[in-house]
Amino acid sequence: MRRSRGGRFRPAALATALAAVITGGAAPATAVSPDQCPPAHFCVWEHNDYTGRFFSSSGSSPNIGAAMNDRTSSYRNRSRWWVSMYLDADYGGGCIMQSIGPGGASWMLPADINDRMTSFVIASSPLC
Ligand SMILES: [Ca+2]
Repeated sequence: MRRSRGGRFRPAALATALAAVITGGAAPATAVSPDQCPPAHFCVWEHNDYTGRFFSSSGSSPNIGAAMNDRTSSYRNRSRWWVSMYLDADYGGGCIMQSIGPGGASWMLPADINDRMTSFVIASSPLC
């Protein structure tokens, strides 16, 4: 069986985009907000200002997947835990920044850590 590599979008993201088109909301599909992040999730976006491709999880993620790998430019932590982001898969390569506390968000990551994150841990205490 052939497994596609380097896919450009996730089916869930496509479904979300299609849903936005079908429902004909006031905002275009690309205009999202930090509220796209479900409660109790940690969410990351491809671009600044919570736009572009999107990934969210309510638990640790050892690899956020090809579609979002090394693309994170903004984030929101809607969980009540601490989130620690890592350079490589399986929480390797070291922390890319200090752990993010409950409720933490950034619309734009600093240039030196922009487009770097591959995995993150959600835990009851800061690990970075
Ligand atoms: Ca990016």
